Amino acid sequence: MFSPIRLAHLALSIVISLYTAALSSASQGDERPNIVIIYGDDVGFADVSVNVEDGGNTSLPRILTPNLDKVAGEGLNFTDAHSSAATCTPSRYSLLTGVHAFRKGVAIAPPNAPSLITTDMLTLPAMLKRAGYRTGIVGKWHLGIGEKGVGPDWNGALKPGPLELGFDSAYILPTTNDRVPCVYVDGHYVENYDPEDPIYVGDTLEEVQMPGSTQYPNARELNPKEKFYKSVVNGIGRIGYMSGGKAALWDDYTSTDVFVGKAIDFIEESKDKPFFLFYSAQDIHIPNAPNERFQGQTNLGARGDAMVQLDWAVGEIVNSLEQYGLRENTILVFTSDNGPTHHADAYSQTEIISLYSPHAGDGHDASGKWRGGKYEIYEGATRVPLMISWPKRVDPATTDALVNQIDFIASFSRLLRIDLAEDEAQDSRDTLDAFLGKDLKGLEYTIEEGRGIALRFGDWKYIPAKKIRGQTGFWPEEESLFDLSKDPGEQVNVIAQYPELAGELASHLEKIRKS
Ligand code: NG6
Ligand code: CA
Repeated sequence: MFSPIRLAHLALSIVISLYTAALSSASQGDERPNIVIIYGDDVGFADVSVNVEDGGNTSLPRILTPNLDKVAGEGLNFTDAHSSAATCTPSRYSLLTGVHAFRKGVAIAPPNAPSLITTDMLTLPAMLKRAGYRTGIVGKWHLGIGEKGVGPDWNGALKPGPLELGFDSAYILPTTNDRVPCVYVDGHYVENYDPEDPIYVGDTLEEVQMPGSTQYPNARELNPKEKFYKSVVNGIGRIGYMSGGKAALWDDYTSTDVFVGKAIDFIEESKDKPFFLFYSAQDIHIPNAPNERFQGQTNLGARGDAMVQLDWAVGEIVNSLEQYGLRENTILVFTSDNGPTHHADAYSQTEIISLYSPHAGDGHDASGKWRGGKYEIYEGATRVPLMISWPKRVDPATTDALVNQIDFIASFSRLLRIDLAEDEAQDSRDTLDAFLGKDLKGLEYTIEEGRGIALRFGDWKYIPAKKIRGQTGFWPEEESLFDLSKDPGEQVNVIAQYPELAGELASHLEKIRKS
């Protein structure tokens, strides 16, 4: 039997432990971290200066990114982190939904694409709303707007779009900065919309030659060589025809300033609540028209200067978090939607503008030691910079853990103890421990998606046979197996030495494809 004193002790310790538990759950409730994802556009692994391996040769041309380097130094810097795909729309689709884009045939969205994420799908912001977060997106969307079969109504309410897909607030560049319409959308409406000058967007000139509307010059007339850029807005060629909306046109040279201002407003308005900010930069996608205060900051042309501008934006967002005392308990993520382009996107060929400086041969390889970049199936396409800093919980380190952006949604769901239904975020796997630096190995395998899918399994990279017409260099001619531990540059196809392994990887990939 317990003595009365022991019993009293026991009772007291039960009371204390209940009290402590209550306190900790209350404090956990209050201490849900803010989440800020800063998403670069076409930023390569080595566009962030901390990731440049120069072997001590400091004379190489480089882009200095002090703010990003600081984020990396205060948190985790990943060397084997992947965007979910090699181009923008599929990557963003997977980041926001936890579903592989290839399953749904999601590809780069044209200007009049309808919403590619359907309103019945769970999204990262919708999930965070379940945990009481305020959610906002500022910047590039490029996931389509409007009903399927209808598309966006540029002269009316633009929905479904981000506000129907889990964001409480949205200030977006609806497609890409090299696509029409060149207008910002605030909530459901084009900002500075003038009903006297309606906006038309189409694939043919006839579709946009509307009486009374302001028409933009047709790039084909200006330059018969020009194949892709059909409207010239602010002197810059754009994909797609547009007319009207003159008062609503954005100014390329101030886009980053505008977005940073909106991001800071969002932080200010949300500071008393846990919040999720998706800052989706248009930098450093072509056409690269950085503000004049960044022009000439690098000797790598407009692309390098745009990266300095993006780094500045990161610094401004961090400052704002610090100003409101939020930095300690904010998970700050910086990453990119796909690697840098080494292929001639139209600006490198056009005479209309010369803003784009291709980086091949100028001494700066934006992919670092990884092969290839955007559109391709090689590592440089998806192996992008990833920095995660959460001063309160995460100790600084560099990690080689294999991780993929598609897994953010399941990982954050565990962090915040939000249950996901079976059919929600079906491809997203809980990789929280790797994202927080507790597991230095990460995933056993992950899909790499270009215009088709390949498999990373540990250090092995398996690429099935595939012919992509007219796009040599995007995909190997033969079925390939690379051993990245010995051959990080994917130069030596070792499939003949390891036929059984290749066979296993091929069937694993097929299983995932069909699952
Ligand atoms: C390509 C465009 C490129 C860019 C890309 C999308 C041509 C020749 N190239 O088709 O300029 O718009 O699509 O980039 O038209 S992404 O980062 O949004 O995926
Ligand atoms: Ca991109």
